Amino acid sequence: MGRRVVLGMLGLAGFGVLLGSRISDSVASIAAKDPTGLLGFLPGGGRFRIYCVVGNVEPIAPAAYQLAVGGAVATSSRLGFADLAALPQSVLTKDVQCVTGWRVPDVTWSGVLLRDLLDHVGADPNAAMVTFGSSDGVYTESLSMAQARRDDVLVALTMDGEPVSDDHGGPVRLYVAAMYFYKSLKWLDRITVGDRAEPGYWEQRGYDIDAWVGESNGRRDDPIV
Ligand SMILES: Nc1nc2c(c(=O)[nH]1)N[C@H]1C(S)=C(S)[C@@H](COP(=O)(O)O)O[C@H]1N2
Ligand SMILES: [Mo]
Repeated sequence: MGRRVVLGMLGLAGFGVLLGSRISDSVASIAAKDPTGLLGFLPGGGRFRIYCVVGNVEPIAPAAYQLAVGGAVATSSRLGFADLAALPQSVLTKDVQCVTGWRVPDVTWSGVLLRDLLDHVGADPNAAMVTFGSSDGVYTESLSMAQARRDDVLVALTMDGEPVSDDHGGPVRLYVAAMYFYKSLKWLDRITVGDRAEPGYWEQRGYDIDAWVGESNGRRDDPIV
């Protein structure tokens, strides 16, 4: 992937922020200082950068959270936060790598392995694709079934020992460890099993669908192990 595409990501992220400025003055005033779509750092000198392609996402309380799971599954269902918390929880401690270059070492995530969730709802293992939607109304992602069933793909409920915060896409986000962080969709509210998938939000804008860290997007980062 060329430099032009990278600049496209930055420019479009900025465009999203500009749209958001009509929605949220506080976010816009932070974003106005940085046209790259970087909305801010965690309070207390956190190491993450916060990205959002729309200006404002309404926070969702865990008690109000719902994940719709449908498509090629035994029964379409809506899972609440408590339903997810009642499933077996897995823990991963791995790096996060953004395609724009920053990396956060040793982030601890916990939640439900996507594979366990797919089994829980009786997903057809012969379906080709799993697609994801966000309550921001715009962002989408997908994984092949083989990718989705890896043991390092998590429907995450916690990050570094705390509930996933609103900014980080809580109460529930994806964490796709081995891929650039744009695959880790925030504010997860929909999982659909099927045979086809549209390219995700950034993939429609030139980024790789198979976003392996160090082996895609023309980058040479160390893989996430
Ligand atoms: N819904 C949604 N998910 C998203 C994004 C987004 O803008 N909206 N940005 C992606 C990108 S490019 C990155 S680097 C990470 C950033 O996650 P963070 O804001 O928790 O650091 O979220 C990914 N998932
Ligand atoms: Mo990113």
